[in-house]
Amino acid sequence: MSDLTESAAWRALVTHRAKQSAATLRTLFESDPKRFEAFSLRAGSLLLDYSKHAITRETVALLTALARERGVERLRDAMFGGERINHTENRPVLHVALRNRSDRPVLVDGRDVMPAVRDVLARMRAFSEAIRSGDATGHTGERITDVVNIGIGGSDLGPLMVCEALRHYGEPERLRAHFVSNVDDTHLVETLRGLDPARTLFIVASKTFTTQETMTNAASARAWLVQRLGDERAVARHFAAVSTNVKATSAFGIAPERVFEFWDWVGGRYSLWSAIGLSIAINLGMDRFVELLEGGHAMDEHFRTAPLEANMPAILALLGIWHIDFCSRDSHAVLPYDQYLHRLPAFLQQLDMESNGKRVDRAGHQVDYATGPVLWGEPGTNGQHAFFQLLHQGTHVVPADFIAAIEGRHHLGTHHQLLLANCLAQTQALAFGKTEAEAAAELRSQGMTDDDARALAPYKTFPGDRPSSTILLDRLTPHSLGALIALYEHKVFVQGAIWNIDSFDQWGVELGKQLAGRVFEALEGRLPVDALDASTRGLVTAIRGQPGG
Ligand code: G6Q
Repeated sequence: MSDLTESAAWRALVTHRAKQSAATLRTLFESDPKRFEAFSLRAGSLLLDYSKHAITRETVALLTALARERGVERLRDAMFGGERINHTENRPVLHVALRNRSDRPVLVDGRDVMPAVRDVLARMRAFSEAIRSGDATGHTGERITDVVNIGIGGSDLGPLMVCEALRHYGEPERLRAHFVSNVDDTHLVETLRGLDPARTLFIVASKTFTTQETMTNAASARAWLVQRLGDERAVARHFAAVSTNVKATSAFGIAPERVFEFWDWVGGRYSLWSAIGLSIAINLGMDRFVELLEGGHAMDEHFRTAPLEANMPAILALLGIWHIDFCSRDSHAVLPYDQYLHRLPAFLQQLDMESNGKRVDRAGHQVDYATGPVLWGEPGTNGQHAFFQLLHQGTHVVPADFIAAIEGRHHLGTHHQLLLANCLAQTQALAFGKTEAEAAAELRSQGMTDDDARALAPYKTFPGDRPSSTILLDRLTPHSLGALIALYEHKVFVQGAIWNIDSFDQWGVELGKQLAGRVFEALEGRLPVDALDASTRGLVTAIRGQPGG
């Protein structure tokens, strides 16, 4: 037994769950007409409705007691205070400093990091404005029209998701953003097809500047540019870099004034707020990027100061803990009813699964409780015509977040109202379902015989009691998007604090990288296949036996 599962707060929740498990959402709503008021809250332009979880005021009280007992507030203050809470890498965790719009200093080992943060922001402004205005041209004097971000994981998913979410603010007729991440050459080749090298700027975004995929893509992009423009010197005006490894960027040939620094206290998946956001600033304008930071900062202030009972990231986190640890629901769906947010599930998948997909606690012991969920999702309404079947009638109960903007962007006919109607209707169907008796009555009212109605009714029954939260944004703006991203970052933080795991390392990605080196050697014929296990040997032999293998 661990400290956590032995704690009084945990045991109280186990007992509560046993008592609570008979409560249905239908009865909870019937018995409390003020359920929405009790289980919803606002933070800036975000509204969270969490009434469609089968919880009571007592559940929330027990969960917040657990959070307090586990020292969530203390760890939160330690993060904002620059303490080295990423203990396996011995680093502070300060993405919040990148979006600190207050005058408060943020100290790391007694030194304020804010002057360096502001300096990089000022350099990002100058550079992005020069590209956008056409003052900074390519090697042949042409205006830059296409920006290609080369990065992967945290150096790709964040800026890509934001550029997609805020497409509305872009001017694709003047400037287009592209993202290349996969080492599969298809990604680079298909992106470069149709691009004019004289008008293309590459941003090599890599914290370490050693990542295999990014370095391979960057080298191929460099070769493409030099070959097409016929001049090695073109690299200086067509490449910029974002990295903590400034030495390696100059070895690549990137001019020092085009290198944008960040720091080891910024985790990859938390780095879109740093210079990793350069592609956002160039694509959408630095003012929009600053608004994004301001939205993130507003959520930070809420998270830092609101009591846990009224703290949106904490509530989302505690709902997750309830489902995962007390109801054995280990999957979580994120369903944006907003086409602009179509990459949000992929971004959150990394944020959540790389942060909390851990099984060893801060003391080095294997945990005896479940941690981070399998997170997945797709935008609505499309998902309704695909995997929602399982959500409604499958054997797994998957808690879901529905996310939508109250005001749409395009005011085209009734599209937006239909979108919102579908979003709300799905949460209703999941929560309240349709009983077998209701299904049979409906069939009879459509003229079916009693026997036929009874036979078909089980298939038409919806069990209900499938929990969901709804997050409404007033509008999807850089500010509200910043707040939404920070909301999820802090949710992940609170869960990691309760589970006593380090949410800021990612050792689980290392082994595959190591082994890929050996397999690569075998594929290239430099390592005898006998050195490999039977399966890998068979596969390598099959690949090498093919033309092109
Ligand atoms: C994120 C991870 C990982 C990282 C990529 C790219 O938290 O650490 O996704 O962002 O592996 O790393 P580089 O930025 O160093 O190329």
